[in-house]
Amino acid sequence: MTRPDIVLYTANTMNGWKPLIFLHEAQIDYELVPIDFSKKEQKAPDYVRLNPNGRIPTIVDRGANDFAVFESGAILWYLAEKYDQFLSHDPNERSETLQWLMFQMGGIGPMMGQAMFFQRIAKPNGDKVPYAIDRYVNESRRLLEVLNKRLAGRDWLVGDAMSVADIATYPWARSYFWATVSIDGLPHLKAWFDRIDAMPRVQDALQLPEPRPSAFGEGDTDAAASENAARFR
Ligand SMILES: N[C@@H](CCC(=O)N[C@@H](CS)C(=O)NCC(=O)O)C(=O)O
Repeated sequence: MTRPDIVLYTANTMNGWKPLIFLHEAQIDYELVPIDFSKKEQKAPDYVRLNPNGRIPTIVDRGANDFAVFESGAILWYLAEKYDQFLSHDPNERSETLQWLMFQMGGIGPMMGQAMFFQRIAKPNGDKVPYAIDRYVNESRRLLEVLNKRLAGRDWLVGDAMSVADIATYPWARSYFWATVSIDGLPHLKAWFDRIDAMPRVQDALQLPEPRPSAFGEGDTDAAASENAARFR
């Protein structure tokens, strides 16, 4: 049996799911190395040599002299170029894909991440900061409105096929309930969620490295919230 080129170090988080979604949807063989935050494996010296930021995800490409890539957006771009998938050949569409990928990496991810942090980690651990919660929830809602407008009359963020921009954005935007950001009145965004929710290989990827469905769907928020607070205490 040949060893797969790509070794993926990841965990079941919004950023961690992005390369999993790519690899599963493209049906590419890879080796999965789960990173356990409770053991601080993401801060271990051997790992930080691959990812100077000490966070997940990271890939190593054995097919390219063990070249390491960190930052989830850069990982998606690397995989897109290596496997010629989820990235148009048209120069303008490539630029648009990069624009929406940047919009996710610089906007949706950080803002929704902070909305989640202040409600799901800080608050249950005794640090309630309403100003920060309002600021990040409102900014997240504004960014979801931008996505909704973009998706009016189109199925995908760029062109007429799923791209790495959709792959990067979906795990974050789809976790709106975990950030308590309303998607009322955003029908195009909702239709895009439905489209990707219906893709079985994407949904398989969201069960790895271990299932953590609480960020998706509208399950028992209180139970999921206290479990999560304990995890990050
Ligand atoms: N901009 C980075 C962010 C990575 C990141 O924040 N990863 C989180 C999980 S979503 C992490 O590793 N957290 C563990 C820690 O901060 O120690 C990327 O997109 O790859």
